[in-house]
Amino acid sequence: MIVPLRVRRNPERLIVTQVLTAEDLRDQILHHLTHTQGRGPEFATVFDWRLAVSYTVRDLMVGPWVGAIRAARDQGAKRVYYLSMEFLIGRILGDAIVNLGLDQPMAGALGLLGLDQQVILDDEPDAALGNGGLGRLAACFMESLSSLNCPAFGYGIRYEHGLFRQRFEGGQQVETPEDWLNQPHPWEFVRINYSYTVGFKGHVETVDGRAVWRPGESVIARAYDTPVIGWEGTWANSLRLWGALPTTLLDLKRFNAGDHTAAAEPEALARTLSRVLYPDDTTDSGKELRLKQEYFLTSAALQDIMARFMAEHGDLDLLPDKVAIQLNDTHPAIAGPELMRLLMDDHGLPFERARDLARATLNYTNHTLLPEALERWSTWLMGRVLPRHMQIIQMIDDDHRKTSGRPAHIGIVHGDQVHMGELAFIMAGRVNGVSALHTELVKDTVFADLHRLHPDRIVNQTNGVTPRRWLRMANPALTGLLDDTIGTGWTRDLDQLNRLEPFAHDAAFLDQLRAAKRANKVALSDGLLAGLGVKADPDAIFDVQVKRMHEYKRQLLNILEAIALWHRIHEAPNGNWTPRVKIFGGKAAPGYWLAKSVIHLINDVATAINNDPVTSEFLQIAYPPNYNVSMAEDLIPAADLSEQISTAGKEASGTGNMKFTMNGALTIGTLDGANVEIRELVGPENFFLFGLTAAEAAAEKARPGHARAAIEASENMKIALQLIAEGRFGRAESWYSLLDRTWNDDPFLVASDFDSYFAAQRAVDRAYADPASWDRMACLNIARSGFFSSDRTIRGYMRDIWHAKPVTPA
Ligand code: 7GP
Repeated sequence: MIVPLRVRRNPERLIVTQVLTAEDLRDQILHHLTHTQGRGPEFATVFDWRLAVSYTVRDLMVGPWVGAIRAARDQGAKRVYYLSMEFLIGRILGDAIVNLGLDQPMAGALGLLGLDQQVILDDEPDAALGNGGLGRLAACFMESLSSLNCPAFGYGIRYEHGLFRQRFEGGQQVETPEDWLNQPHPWEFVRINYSYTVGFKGHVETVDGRAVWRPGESVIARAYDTPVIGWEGTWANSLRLWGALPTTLLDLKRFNAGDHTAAAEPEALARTLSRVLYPDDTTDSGKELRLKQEYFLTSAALQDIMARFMAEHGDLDLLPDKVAIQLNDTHPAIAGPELMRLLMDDHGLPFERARDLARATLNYTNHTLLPEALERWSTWLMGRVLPRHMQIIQMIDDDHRKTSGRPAHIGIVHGDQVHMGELAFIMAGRVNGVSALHTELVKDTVFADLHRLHPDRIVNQTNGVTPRRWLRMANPALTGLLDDTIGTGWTRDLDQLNRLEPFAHDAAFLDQLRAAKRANKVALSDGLLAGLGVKADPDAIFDVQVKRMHEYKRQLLNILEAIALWHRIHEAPNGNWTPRVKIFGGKAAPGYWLAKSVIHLINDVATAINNDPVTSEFLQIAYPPNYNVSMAEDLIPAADLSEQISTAGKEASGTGNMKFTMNGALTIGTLDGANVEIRELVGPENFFLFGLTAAEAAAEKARPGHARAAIEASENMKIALQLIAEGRFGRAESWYSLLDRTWNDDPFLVASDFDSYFAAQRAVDRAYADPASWDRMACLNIARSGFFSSDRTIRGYMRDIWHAKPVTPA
């Protein structure tokens, strides 16, 4: 029998904090352990307990979830649909406990059961359905949409294998498959009644004057829903992930004829579609499968959206009033032609009407200016995999040329290439960049021509992150101090952090702030010692660079600075050095040779430096493998210094930079992405700036011989490169290509920014040596970081792009 939860006035709008006791939760956990898991407590493993706890928490999400879905339908509310190939959600349990306000009673319940909460939480695998920033942003947006009562669905793919696991062997990255679905996933609900057929290939016929696409292959998309609970548990939206199934399990005729492999073809196609997350976030390859995956997500989502819309409203004229679709980068940009296809071929609308409706419904976010990341498909591949869509793309392109009067050289189809950025732009009502600087660069560079034709289309929405996960959950020490000092209101309204301003001059408060940071550093230090054998002194500066490994993010600059510093310490071992622990984290795309070479270099430098008795007290380097969301939750609260050192003009926004700021780390950074806004808000005196601006960087890059000239001019850089070339860190041959590229090409201007970076790091050293002033700066960084809540970002999208309103549950 289910133990009844205490009576609440409205079970669908529960604020469970006050209502549930530790005993209630304990009883529920035991109930699930026994009846859902089929385990007696004396036989239960950590895994069994974790599932029982998860089901208990999930039960409490379902009421608000069903209530939210009902309220949105009953009130005929406009819904937001976020289409993304990536949702890097990480672990769910801890976040749900926090948002439901269950921290206290759950701690009590687990105590009654003799369980260690941290062990239970750590047992959950990270749902790593994304590569990096774009996927994590989608996860923060889902949480904010729920916290703001905005009716929404996230649509993605239920990859069986998320992002690969990273190990280091001899300092080099080795990838192994990730298998999070190898065990039951307690958060999802499979919806066998929400299934759609998605076709590929085949041909197009004309029947009674209408185009009819006869696909040559097809799969079934089946919905798996995960509720995403908002802060205080009053609203939950769905993350609907599509799994692929074969339309026919087995071709029995071929099987019986002995052709066993061919008989299983439909199954093989289906399995590969939702099997692996595309391992690279910056280049396009693995072409046909990737295009099929993009269409699989998009088609299933649009069929689902249209089915819901037709059931609720029935009148296509209302589509833009009731539906807002956001395309997370160009990956789902096939949504333009797909929506047109549904409207024209299935609903019989004329081209112009379909075009206008689609454009009033679709919007597109750009996340990168890197040319190699702007998706292009060959017309041949597009025509073969999606023949009807290729026709519609051509129609959209011709129509746009005629109606906009644009010159022939811009547009969607160029020679034998389909440009997905242009397609997304032309089919979108609004196009947005993700930081103020990035949005201006989008206007001036990638979409300059289209921007001239449509000057109102591009808008900015600076990224944000959810303070529930990234502050309240990840940093209990700081959260406790904030709650005690300014109340808990900041959790919903992050601008309230500005109430900390007066405390920047309150010595007692600053001591507590330091103590909270130190507690996080001690915990991390213990972890680094146990996991890597690195001795990280909690009183040293914890200097952290965690993000995908990419040349433009310049982990190379960071490690070269470490080498130069090491050399300087050797020259003056009795000098007044500020002890520092440099911490790296991040994965390289499996095929990205140069990024992998930098990983190797960092690891080999770490081995050499960490064991050097002369310098070990001043400089340590740690590179824990397999950086993921959960590791970020441990590292960021323990950081003193946040490395945001990309070549100016290359990082669209960054979101890690925001997480560090709100956790009281100071930033060393370039004027790139959202760093610009962070610096403006926290004050230039509380930020360590270095390097060329985006305009200067562009000019420098155009200067022939810039790399060699900059290296020759920099003693420190020269020394660092020389030590590598001499084989001081592993075999010299390992680094020839990296060194050659740095001397002769250096496309991301490591050399040009080196001295400026080195000097800024020495300013950091001096600042850290004065604790009172460092703590004041840290306090002001926190106090002024309220702008970077994803609630602010989502409100911006709701107002400027989606025209969506929050809904009050009944
Ligand atoms: C990232 C950007 O590199 C980062 O600057 C930004 O903060 C983040 O998106 C969220 O807007 N881009 C990706 O992760 C990515 O995959 C390729 O870009 C399309």
